[in-house]
Amino acid sequence: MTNENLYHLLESGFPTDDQSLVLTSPDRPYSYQHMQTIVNRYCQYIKTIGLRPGDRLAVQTDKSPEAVFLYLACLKAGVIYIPLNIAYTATEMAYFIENAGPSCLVCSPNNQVALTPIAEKLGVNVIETMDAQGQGSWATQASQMSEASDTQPVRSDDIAVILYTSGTTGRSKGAMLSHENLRHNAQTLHKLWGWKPGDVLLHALPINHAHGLFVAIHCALLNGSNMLFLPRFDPATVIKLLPEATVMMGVPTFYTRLLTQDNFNKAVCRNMRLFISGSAPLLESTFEAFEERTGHRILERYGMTEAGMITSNPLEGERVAGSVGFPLPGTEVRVMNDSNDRLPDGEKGMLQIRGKHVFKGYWQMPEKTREEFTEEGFFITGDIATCIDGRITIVGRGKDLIISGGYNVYPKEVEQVIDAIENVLESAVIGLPDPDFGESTTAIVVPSDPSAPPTDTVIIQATKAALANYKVPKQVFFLDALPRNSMGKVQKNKLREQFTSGHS
Ligand code: MCA
Ligand code: AMP
Repeated sequence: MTNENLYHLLESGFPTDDQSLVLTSPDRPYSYQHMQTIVNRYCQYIKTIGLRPGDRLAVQTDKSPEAVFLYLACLKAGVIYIPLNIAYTATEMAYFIENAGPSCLVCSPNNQVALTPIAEKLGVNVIETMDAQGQGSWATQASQMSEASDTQPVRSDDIAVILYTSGTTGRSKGAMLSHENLRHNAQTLHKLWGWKPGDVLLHALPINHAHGLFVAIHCALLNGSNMLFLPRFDPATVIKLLPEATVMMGVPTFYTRLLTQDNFNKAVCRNMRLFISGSAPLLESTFEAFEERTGHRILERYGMTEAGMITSNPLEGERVAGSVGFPLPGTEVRVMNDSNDRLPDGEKGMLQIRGKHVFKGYWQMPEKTREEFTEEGFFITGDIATCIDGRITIVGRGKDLIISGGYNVYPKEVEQVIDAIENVLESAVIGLPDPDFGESTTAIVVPSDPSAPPTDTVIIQATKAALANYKVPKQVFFLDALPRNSMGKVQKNKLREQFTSGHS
């Protein structure tokens, strides 16, 4: 059997000179040889603690090179990797651990005390730590291991990663991505975006989501490139490092924040060949201001957790502001009406997709999986799009979703927390236009006793205690009642209009 392990493919891109750099973090550089040694040790440790192919290892750590090596070691061992955002609270973590059933949890030492009893109660056998410098009990244990480790043979359909994505019902779903799903997208993007010898990636994205973990890192590794690896996006550091880079990927907030810096200019971008944007809509005004300032036309692409990348503006050819470009090679797309009939060019409808990069379903949610695929095997994205001469434009969302700084916030999840607060009758959470985050999460709250409404501090504190910080509403407004249609459904568009124009 040929080895379909994604690690096997990534390794084929590693440079022959194994002293070449793979990751340059602010603390230290790592060569390909050094990375492989660490990956092998981690892989051996995964085996030593008894994890077998198909077992699950959950990780909630700060971004570090070692966290990337842990991902690669899981691939190599055939163990399913589950990255979890460092911002998740203990309450959110309890859900993920219960749902995913990992055998091992690697967490930040800062969260160890809170997470250990939860994880133990939920049957996690091994709990290790990894700090923001990649140190901790995991690295200490693994340093005792052998420097050699075989890559586990897997079948193409075997699951490599489970990525959690929130749901409109308020319950997160684990999207199962196979080795083939990831391989297909990685090879396609590497070719499509013209990666070439000498490319250097500036990596400032988080690594617990598809954008920073797969799109960015897979392309760089397949190319045998170096990554200038930052713990987080900081405009001053990015501007300092950009002259050494050729490719950067970011969410639109990266680009709007760079444009606020006076020293961000053509000279800083002199060696850059490609700026890529995604995860949220890039405003036409940002696209234009960026071109004016740097001479670069940002390449916007569109994707989602369940499928990786789906469409992209071309490398050569016209990059159109406001459009997400053409389906990737190997991706079928269609725009459909409510009766599941294909719409003519230019008409708005639900975007459906099919291809080898589309996920294998939601972990332990077969019904939810069935609901989101058509009989012909197309995945229903939830995004409203138009298609004109093959070019796709995302014009809206069929799902109640806010995208803030590239992170998805599902209003239902926030509403459930607010509705449980004393003296709250009900709430509606909406996204309002925001120059920095694109959309800013806003809570509209109806008190049960209007004479003694909860304060906005109470609302903010309660959501902060239960949810990751990026889901916490930036503003709270109070109303006596929510606008509803004749079916009783809350009219969020009316709320958006009312509070956007400031008539609260
Ligand atoms: C941080 N905060 C946020 C966000 N990030 N609030 C709303 N939305 C956010 N995205 C909170 C902080 O916790 C803090 O709260 C306050 O807002 C201000 O934080 P700030 O310092 O401005 O934030 P930051 O640390 O600079 O982060 C902003 C960021 C970051 C750089 C835009 O959110 C980021 O890296 N986003 C990228 C997300 C991403 O990679 N998405 C890809 C998903 P407090 O003051 O209370 O502590 S994958 C995907 O979507 C698909 C596959 C695709 O197509 O790519
Ligand atoms: P997630 O599931 O967190 O990966 O978020 C995926 C969602 O982000 C998609 O369904 C889209 O709604 C949105 N998205 C990603 N890229 C773009 C883009 N370039 N333009 C508009 N929306 C985007």
